[in-house]
Amino acid sequence: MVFYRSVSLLSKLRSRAVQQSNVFNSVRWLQVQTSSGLDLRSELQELIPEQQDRLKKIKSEYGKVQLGNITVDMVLGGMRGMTGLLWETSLLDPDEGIRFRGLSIPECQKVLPVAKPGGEPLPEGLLWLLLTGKVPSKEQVNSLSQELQSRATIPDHVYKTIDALPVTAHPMTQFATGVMALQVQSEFQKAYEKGIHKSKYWEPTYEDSMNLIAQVPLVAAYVYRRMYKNGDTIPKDESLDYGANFAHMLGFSSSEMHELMRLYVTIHSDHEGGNVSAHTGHLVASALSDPYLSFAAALNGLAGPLHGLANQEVLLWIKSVVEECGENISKEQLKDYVWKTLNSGKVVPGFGHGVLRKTDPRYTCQREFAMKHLPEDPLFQLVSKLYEVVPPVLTELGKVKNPWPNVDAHSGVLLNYYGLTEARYYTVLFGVSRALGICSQLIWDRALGLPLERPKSVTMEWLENQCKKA
Ligand code: CMX
Repeated sequence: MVFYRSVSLLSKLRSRAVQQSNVFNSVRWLQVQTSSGLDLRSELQELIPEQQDRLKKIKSEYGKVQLGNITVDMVLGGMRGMTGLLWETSLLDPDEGIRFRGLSIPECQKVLPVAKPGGEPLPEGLLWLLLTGKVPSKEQVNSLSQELQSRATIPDHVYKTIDALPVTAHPMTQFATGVMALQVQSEFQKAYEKGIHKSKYWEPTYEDSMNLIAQVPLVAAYVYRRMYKNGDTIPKDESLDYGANFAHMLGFSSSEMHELMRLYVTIHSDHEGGNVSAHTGHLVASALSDPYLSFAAALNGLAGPLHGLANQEVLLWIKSVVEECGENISKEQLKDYVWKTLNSGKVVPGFGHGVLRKTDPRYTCQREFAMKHLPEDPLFQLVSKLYEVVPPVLTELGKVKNPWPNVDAHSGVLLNYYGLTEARYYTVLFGVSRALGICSQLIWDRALGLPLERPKSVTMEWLENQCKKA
């Protein structure tokens, strides 16, 4: 059986107080016809014409409707708050955080299939949700797991290409290089060279995307084992789901680490379209670059310290706190350390956000995981202290729009607890997860025939002249 939530129910739900713990209970669920025989591709095949018509209707009926005014501040401020992208798979609200196809993280934790009762969602279920807007059954998720496993083999040259880099190269450099090396197998590129009709673009994009999603954990695990475990690689285990198999190939066999990886991959996958990695993937793909080229570009954006690299920076910063002041640092000492960081012209990693204005729900669910599984861990306790100490300091600074923690403030201590202690590697994990979100949207970009992205830029002189006239 497949269950889905209607659009009207979603908008009703959105208007309610989302933090309520019983929010999910108040939602009615609609049952649709059995689709146990349907695979993900067939589901998409059915959905695409309906969504194409929907987009055509929006264009023809509302094409001239204004969505806001562009100010000079927006142009100079990195396009903050400028509505300018279509991104179907998720939507970010400044206060309540991310919703994947309308579902918040706690809702996803309740409705997506799990590996064991009460466990974390399986990333394959989230992938299905991102692509179709529907919550899959356990059977559909199992068959998607198997499909991804069957696509998870990579050509030997990928390993050789990574091996050509110094083993000390940053893990993100090695990972992005491996993804670029995968590109030689692009179905989209081959089909384009053969002259595929534009109405069919989504089909090879789907194949590339599914292959890429299936294969990035192998590339990522290879980089990890090459860098930190003397190149002693671990073959995939076909009996495991996506998250657990990834943890297994990295070298982690505990069921809690498998659960953590399922949660990690699920929550890092997508964060609407304007963040650097998602936007980069979308922009590059708008030139009809294939999913490998687009995703590799996205990874290079993710590797920046203001974006995905912040997870590495957080753990390194926390470890520097411990080194200097010990694990039992008082709140006063911690406050001094935060000020010292700020006064030396650095940011406090893991805090602040370009859109969010409250605590990131991706932080909250990791905190809940920690409270359940590692409440006594000293680094978790330090992260909890930071939650109390940092926001007032950032507020006092007077310019920070969001003093609250983001996703990266928490992930490192969880990984560290289970033995994945190599902080420089953390952004690679984020990258593996991002493949799910970015590739899902790329499939829809091609299915909907979204155009080449080409915003207008202006010079300072143009701005001055324009403003003098205004
Ligand atoms: N520490 C110190 N200063 C901060 C800060 C922080 N955590 N967050 C914001 N600020 C500063 C900005 O650097 C900016 O200073 P200037 O005016 O001197 O340039 C000012 O406050 C205003 O910034 P903002 O409008 O609040 O935030 P932005 O949208 O410009 O930046 C972000 C957002 C995430 C880059 C910023 O909050 C930051 O640098 N945080 C630390 C790095 C981090 O955790 N990044 C990960 C974000 C999540 C992710 O993408 O993975």
